[in-house]
Amino acid sequence: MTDRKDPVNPSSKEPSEKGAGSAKQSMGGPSAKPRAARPKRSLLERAATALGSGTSSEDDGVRNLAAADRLDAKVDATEALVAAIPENVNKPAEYALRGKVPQPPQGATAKPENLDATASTITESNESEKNGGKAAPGENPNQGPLQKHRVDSLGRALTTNQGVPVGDNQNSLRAGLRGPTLLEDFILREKITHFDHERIPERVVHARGSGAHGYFECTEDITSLTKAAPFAKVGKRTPVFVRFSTVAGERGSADTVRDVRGFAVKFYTEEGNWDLVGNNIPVFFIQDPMKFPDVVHAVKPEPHHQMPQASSAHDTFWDFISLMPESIHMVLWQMSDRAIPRSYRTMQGFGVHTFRLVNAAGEATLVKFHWTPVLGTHSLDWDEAVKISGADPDFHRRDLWEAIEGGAFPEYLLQIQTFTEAEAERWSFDVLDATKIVPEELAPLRTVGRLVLNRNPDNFFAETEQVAFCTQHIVPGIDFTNDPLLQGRNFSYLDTQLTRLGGPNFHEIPINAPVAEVHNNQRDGFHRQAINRGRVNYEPNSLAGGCPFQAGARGFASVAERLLAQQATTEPTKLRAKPEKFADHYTQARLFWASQTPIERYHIARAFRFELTRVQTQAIRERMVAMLRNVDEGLAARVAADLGMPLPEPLSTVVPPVKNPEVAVSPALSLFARPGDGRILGRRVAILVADGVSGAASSALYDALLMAGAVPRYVGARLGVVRTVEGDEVPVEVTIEAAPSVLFDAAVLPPGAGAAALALDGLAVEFVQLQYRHCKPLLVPASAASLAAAAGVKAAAAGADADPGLLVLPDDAVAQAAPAFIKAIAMHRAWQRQTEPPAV
Ligand code: HDE
Repeated sequence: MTDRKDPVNPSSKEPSEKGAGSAKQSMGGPSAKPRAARPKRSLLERAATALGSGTSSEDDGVRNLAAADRLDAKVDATEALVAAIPENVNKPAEYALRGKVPQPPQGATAKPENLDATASTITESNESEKNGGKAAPGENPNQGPLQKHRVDSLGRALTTNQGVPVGDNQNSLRAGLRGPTLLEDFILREKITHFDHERIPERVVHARGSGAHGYFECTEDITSLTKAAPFAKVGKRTPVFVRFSTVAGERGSADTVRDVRGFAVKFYTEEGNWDLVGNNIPVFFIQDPMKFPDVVHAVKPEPHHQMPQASSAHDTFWDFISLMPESIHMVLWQMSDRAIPRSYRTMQGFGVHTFRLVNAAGEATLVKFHWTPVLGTHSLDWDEAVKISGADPDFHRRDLWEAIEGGAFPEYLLQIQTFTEAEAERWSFDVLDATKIVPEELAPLRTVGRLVLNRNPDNFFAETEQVAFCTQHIVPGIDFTNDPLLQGRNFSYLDTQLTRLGGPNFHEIPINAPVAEVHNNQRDGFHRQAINRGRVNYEPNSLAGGCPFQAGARGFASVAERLLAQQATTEPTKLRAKPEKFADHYTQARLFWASQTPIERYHIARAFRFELTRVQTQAIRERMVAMLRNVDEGLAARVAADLGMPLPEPLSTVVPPVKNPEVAVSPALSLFARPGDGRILGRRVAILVADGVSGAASSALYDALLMAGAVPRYVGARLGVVRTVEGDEVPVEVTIEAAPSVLFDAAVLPPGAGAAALALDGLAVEFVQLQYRHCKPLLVPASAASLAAAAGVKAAAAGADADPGLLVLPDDAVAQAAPAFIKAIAMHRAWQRQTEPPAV
């Protein structure tokens, strides 16, 4: 087999007339029988075909023959092609004979003597503007870049969907000026009908999302671990499309709700598409796909009144959770600030399940995937998140879009944790259980690549809405494990796309089409785009020279596993049950809680208080607090006190807690463990201005922030200009009313005489107050003391109690304050400032 040539590769050195015979020989098959004489074709047959076919102007030998002769030649070539595959030589390789597991060989294939042999019709070379040229043998030109699907109507007249120019796009066709509208108006009917059918079903979960194009670059050689195409070479770039999302809300819901975020990446590799469909939280609510519809029903708006939208703070969610102790680990993450990220650019992503990497020798290593944002992990404050939902429901979508438009390309490291089956077996938790992490202390993170998002989509619907991620889209070099949740997902995603995108050809929608060519015998179905040449749509075949043929060793192969070896001999092979380690629901929840900083713990307790306050049924609150007692007594006591109820008995547990867990505290689980690289790309900074402001100081800060990649804005009471103390003008870019405090990461109070007027403006005072309450960096010139005082900003303390986010400076120091201010902004928030209840 080693000396075989690709029979459909034009660069093949074998002369075409030798093709059939040599292919057969190289496959080790018997030699060809002498070709039977072609039966005489009737005159009528020849004439009829000749009339339909015409001749080609091209001079490529066979194609210049008269049609009837050419048909004869087609028959001859077909006979030769079929004869070249006298039997299915690969059949024996399908069976494990004498206990030997067979390796799939490459499929048998032969090369046609002339290309008409595999053509659908000999008229294929009669070109037209619609048909284009003849098919290039063995090629699938469908897989080009998205460019060929882009439409730009600049300078073009309006047409119908059939390309007919539309003369009047204002009036429907009527019988007389005041008469009835005519059914004949095909232009109106086409337009309205298309409009009526514009909507497609939204995703059952993750309906609200935002997407971007970019690339993945391999930065470390891991070819010893995987042969997957994106890791083939250090420096190799693979195009990607990424979609971020919330889970529970509908398509038009707000971005900043408390929820898990989807982080789905489609790698367009030359070995096919690989979808890594992850979340921003490394664990999941449930262990078995059987429970997925239940958890989703529980969190979605309640079925009787369809409330609340995009929120878990209601009875049905907590009813379910309080009966599902396996969810508690995930729920702690969900109640933490991870569930209210500042931006898609500042959150992690996780593959969640344990996957496998497979190298060229077929050796597998277990792996967990992590995406780590270069700008650090940062979240909103809950009060801020709630207010942003009103001020700008598109907060995350806008942030992503504007960062990319502005050239501050979001960037994430791909990090992997790898471990062996033997290591995993020793751990107290099961790596097939999606409610468990592998602590970094047991398997450190290793950076293997980076993801850069550098291009916004042209059209939201065509790209972000129609993109179809499926966990079962993997490529050679990646494989699944038996995580039951992953196995369930591998069914669900394909199934969901069939309904959502209207049939089995969703892979042909431009955003979903792989850059790798697609060649198979799948045919027909709604919205089919590919026009498959030839009459063969099955395998094995000889009429198409065996093509497309089974790839054999080059193709995808599942890692061979001996499942029974891992089972006790008494264990049935077919059963509905979970392994024992899945029954420990609390050890990792405790690990998470133990690894949080005091401010994070406060936020988690506050989130439980908010959510359970919204729960109307007292018994559900009690059950939830009873569950929290198994995580941490302090947390349970605090939540119970906040809910004004006595501590209930702890919930019973299935198994006792793990005695000495491998890891008791994992600092990496804290949101503050990844502060970022110190850059403030895309951070929004309000520079408050009013008449009398120091123009020099304000513009010095503005320029410095702009240079640092931030988004400064002159914010004032109304649009227009304010007059500076120097006698110049500063343009007000946005008003306090239209861009309230929560839309900014930091603020500068006006140096000079401007602050006095703002101190009398309730909206301006509230602006400063909320900046302060939400622990954002504030630059307060001495002259703005009255505004700061009106907003309740406490004078900066010195020493250990100093507020690192509060820069109170003499006016003449403001112009030079940019470096210190930028440092404060890079810190994200001065959480030390936060008090319960809030001081302002
Ligand atoms: Fe999904 N999930 N999921 N999920 N999921 C969908 O597929 C499902 C799970 C995730 O931006 C759906 O195309 C089941 C875990 C993301 O388009 C659906 C189970 C994780 C996205 C579906 C899970 C995810 C989805 C809905 C349990 C984190 C959005 C629309 C067995 C690792 C992708 C769609 C995008 C979307 C099913 C559990 C992440 C219904 C049955 C665990 C990021 O097929």
